[in-house]
Amino acid sequence: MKKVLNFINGEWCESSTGKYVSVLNPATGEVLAEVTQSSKEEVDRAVEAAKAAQKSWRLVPAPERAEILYEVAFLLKQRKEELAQILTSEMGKVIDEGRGEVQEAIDMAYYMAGEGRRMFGDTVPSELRNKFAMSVRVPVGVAGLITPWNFPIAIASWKSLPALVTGNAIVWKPATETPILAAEFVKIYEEAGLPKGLINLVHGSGSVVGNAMVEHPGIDLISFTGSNEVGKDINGKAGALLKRTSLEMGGKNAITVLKDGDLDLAAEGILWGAFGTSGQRCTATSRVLVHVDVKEELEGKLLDRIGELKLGNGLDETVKVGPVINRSSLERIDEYVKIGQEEGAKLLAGGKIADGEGFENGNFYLPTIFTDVKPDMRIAMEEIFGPVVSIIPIQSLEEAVEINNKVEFGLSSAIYTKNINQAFEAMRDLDTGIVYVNAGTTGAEIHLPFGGTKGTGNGHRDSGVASLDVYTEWKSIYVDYSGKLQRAQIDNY
Ligand code: UN1
Repeated sequence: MKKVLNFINGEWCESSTGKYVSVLNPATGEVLAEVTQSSKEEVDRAVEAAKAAQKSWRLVPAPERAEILYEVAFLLKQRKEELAQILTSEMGKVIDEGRGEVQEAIDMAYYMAGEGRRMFGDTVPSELRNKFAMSVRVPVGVAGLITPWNFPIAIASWKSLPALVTGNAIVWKPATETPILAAEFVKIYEEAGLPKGLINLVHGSGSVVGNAMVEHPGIDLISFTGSNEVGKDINGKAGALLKRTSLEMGGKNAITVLKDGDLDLAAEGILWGAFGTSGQRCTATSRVLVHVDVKEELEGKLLDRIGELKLGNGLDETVKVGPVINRSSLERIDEYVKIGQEEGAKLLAGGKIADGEGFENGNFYLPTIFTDVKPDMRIAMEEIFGPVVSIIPIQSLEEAVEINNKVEFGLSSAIYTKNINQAFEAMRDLDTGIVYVNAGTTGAEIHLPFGGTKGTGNGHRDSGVASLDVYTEWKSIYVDYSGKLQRAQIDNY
């Protein structure tokens, strides 16, 4: 059986615990590999290696560091199909989306490699004569990355690439469900020539390995994407140690459809946003706020098309919706559907675990649509992270904005309208970190900041130039070439 190991100081190694956990294909139940379960001991070793490696890495000129990132981009591109196949087998998303996700990592690698020759700071005039003032970015030190299973390579790329190009070293704990792709990504860094110790991979549960990372004095920052519950826990623990965190958590994203919106386009956007990746994106569409006058027509269009969403093993090119990650997730989704029915929402489509031929050993849930949902029902307020969407009737844009904004999360939102005034009003008033006009809630591009407001995050952003802020400190430098004592705020006034 294939074994997935830790990578510490440039060596692949087992954990001192001797324990392994099975990695399952969510579509077939097949055991793909056994992943080693690390303990605090491996985290200590990984941190030690990272600290030592970072000492010289920070002195390597950023354009030279970036050369390695270009090589990473090239290798990812070369191995795109192979990586996509691994992704689909391990995580379940359909193969087209697997390819798209690897592409997201390739894009990020090129983009961050470019930062090697930018990484702008500021030069500003000094108040004093013959004095020079500037601010530059410097690495934070050792970055602890904790990444989720739903975008196992894209999110890892959003975090590791800016961390490295800015001169940090990494200790990375991927999700236990998707360690195979994580190890492949590390192999690519290795093959690209990244010096040993700069990326270290450890495996295991959040409560053991994640905690050891958060509490380790040698880790200077934690960048985390995952559930709110875990994010809050990290925030508390890291906060007490005054450790920097970048937290990216849930979403309860809504598409608003106004009376004048293109209903065919909206229906396509809703189905893709709600059922792509089986609803397991932080950006997934889980609410539709539609004007009452066009609600029935939109529902008709959704029902006409939902049958085209073939459910099955994502490796089959004709399949449009894959499995959900594991059994407990499947049960949680089913529980929410029951709650929705008890709350009085009307089930329009789906609503159960798929059974029958081809579904026996996988975790398949039928794409599910609820309608006549009240904005404060639990299915309309809580993140389900599965293929379930709730239709809520609205009377106006103002009402849609109010409902959109009343949830605890603030990641993504969308509006379908042909009225430019209403579109701009929506862009201004929807309180999420990402807003789409005439497109669904998913599909963020890597060169723009990715993240959300309120319960979704803590103000930091992955992706885009904003991600440099997570991995760098600002250093302000003053050079006085006057040859005399110049007292700021005194001698110049
Ligand atoms: C996530 O679900 O956490 O915008 C990431 C999107 C993708 C990334 C999603 N580019 O849907």
